[in-house]
Amino acid sequence: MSETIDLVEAVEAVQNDAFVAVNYDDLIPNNVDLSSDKQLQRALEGWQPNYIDWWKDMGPDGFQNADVYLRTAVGVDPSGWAKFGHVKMPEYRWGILLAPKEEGRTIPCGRHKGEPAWQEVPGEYRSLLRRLIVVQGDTEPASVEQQRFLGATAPSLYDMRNLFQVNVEEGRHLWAMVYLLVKYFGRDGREEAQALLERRSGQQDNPRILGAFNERTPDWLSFFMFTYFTDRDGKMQLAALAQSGFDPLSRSCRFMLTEEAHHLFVGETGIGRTIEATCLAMKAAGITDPYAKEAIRKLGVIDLPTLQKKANFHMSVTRDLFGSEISSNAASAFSAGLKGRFNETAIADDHQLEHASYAVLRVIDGQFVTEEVPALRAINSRLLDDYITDCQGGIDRWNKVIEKSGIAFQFKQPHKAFNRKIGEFAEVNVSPAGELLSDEAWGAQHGEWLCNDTDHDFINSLMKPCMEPGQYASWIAPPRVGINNQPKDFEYVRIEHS
Ligand code: BYC
Repeated sequence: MSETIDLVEAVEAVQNDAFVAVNYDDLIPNNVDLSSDKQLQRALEGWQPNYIDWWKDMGPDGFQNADVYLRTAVGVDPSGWAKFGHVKMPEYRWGILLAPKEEGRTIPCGRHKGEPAWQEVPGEYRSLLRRLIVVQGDTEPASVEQQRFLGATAPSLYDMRNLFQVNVEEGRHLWAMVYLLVKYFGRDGREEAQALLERRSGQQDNPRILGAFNERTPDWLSFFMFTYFTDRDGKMQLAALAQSGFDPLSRSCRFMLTEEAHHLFVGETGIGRTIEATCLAMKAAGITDPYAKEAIRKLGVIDLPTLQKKANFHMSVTRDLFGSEISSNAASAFSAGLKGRFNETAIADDHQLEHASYAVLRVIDGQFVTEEVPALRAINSRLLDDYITDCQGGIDRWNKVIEKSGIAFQFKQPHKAFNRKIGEFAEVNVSPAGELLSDEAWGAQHGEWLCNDTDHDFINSLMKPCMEPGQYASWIAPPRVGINNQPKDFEYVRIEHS
């Protein structure tokens, strides 16, 4: 028997709070008064069984019956919005939760700046808005599909639980976008909602929309890199969509950002703990040279240069998710007031950008050139720059761990143009240091910058499950604190039932 979350208690806690009332009596938990709109409720309740079928087919493989210590959102008050308890994933209460409405909110950017935020879809921007919501929605199930086989090789129950937590919350983020499509886009919206369950990550004839979401997540290192670097694209894009003049989208994204923070934490600490295990093992073996690859690998840990290669891949693939640096789509979305910039309201300019410019790095006649481009067309470039800055915090913290161990190695972000397939640099070969290379030079050297087959084989050889409570695989250090302050040997996943 699984110990289910005491939702009654949670709902009472939330109801005592004037902030919000989340209805957990409905089939679909929500704080959007779903039961008052029977047609919408029926449409969503019609989609729900298809979602559950998708989850059972494409969600975590082999663990659908396990009891997992998960947090469930039970409110949207930042000071206490989640409840923890063991639950079987297919029974997770995926709900529709919007951040509270800000009375008098106005459109923060673009040509409608200062007008009241839209509560209904602005007709002239309908298809652009739908496209943004569909693209956002498509990434959520895609990541669950990408990660579905990782449970079997989890380096600990703690990590396995974190994987499943991330997965169920990506599922909830899909619900958030499906709610918007079904409520505001009529028949097209319902069709899009169905199509979100039909595309498949990596499938040739019906792939997910964006490139990175069709890549494989074959091992746990990829998972941690993905949650640090690719979920951070999620953070940036959600922050930009949280500025939307379409208020329901803004409110959905604001609450999604609350959940996203844990995903980034999983990535940062996952990589951090991997680095820690490597540094500790090197120290114990008296190895100070980070490039003594064979000797380090024999210790059952991942050498730092291989970690850098893996990070290079994830950083470059994720940078492609920002779209072309110079983009008329992005200009249209900003001018329409559908999508803002990162920290839009904190930026000191006119928020309309009709006369502003932005410096964009380009390659012209085989040379890097920084060009002033109309700022509206450079919206993606600016978000990418903000993303690159945002990535650096965790990298600095990893480097501190290495420095403290007395090992001469530093992680670096590769040059913005390295290994790009979308945008300004899609047609050129660029080294991590930023040298433009011929095809031959790239062909000869890229194995030094991106994992080759031998590296992948080595990483795979370490991916052995470690499923005793409180035990960790050799290549990763234990976390400093348990989830929700649970003790070291806490059974985060009870798999004997599965
Ligand atoms: N792969 O003008 P362009 C997350 C397409 S992650 C394939 O260059 P635009 C999460 C583009 O769709 C955040 N195709 O770019 C993280 C367009 O096609 P159409 C997800 C690409 O439109 C971890 C054409 O190329 N959210 O939440 O300005 C786990 C020309 O487009 C790619 C969003 O992205 C690519 N990489 O910007 C779980 C926010 N890049 O429409 C979740 C919503 C571009 O002509 N989306 N294309 O057929 C957007 O804001 C924009 O769609 C993009 C693209 C930023 C993605």
